[in-house]
Amino acid sequence: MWCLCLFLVIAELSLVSAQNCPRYWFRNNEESYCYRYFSGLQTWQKAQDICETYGANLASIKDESENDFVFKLQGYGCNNGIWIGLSDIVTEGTFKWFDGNALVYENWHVDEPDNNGDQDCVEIDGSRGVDYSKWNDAVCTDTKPFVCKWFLPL
Ligand SMILES: [Ca+2]
Ligand SMILES: [Ca+2]
Repeated sequence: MWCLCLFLVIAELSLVSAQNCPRYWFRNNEESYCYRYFSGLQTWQKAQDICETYGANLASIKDESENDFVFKLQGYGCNNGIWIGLSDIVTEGTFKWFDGNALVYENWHVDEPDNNGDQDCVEIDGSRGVDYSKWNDAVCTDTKPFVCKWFLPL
């Protein structure tokens, strides 16, 4: 199922994305970033480490448009939970983007974040029906797909 989803999204985005991003990375309109979805399940820290091997970070999100773009990179109809670059690892209850961007937009599920069982890492949690693209704090050692975001020098 994942392979099919990924194929479909690549086919679709390749028609509309700018050509400046490397292969398998996709640009969100005129934003100066490229994004890539990784379907392999990783812990939050390992996912960040993998992003860094590309000179990227787990995705930060500044508005609803970017949130939808990041979530849909896994393919339309796919609703996996995916790690993004937000955590309250340093100070419980204070969420920060790993890439240093300011937290100017939040999109939590109802009653989240709840730190239930020491949850410090944030996913876009697609498992809750109509609220498919909203966020949940999850246990950092859970393994999930993830999205990296890479600054595209213009
Ligand atoms: Ca927490
Ligand atoms: Ca939670």
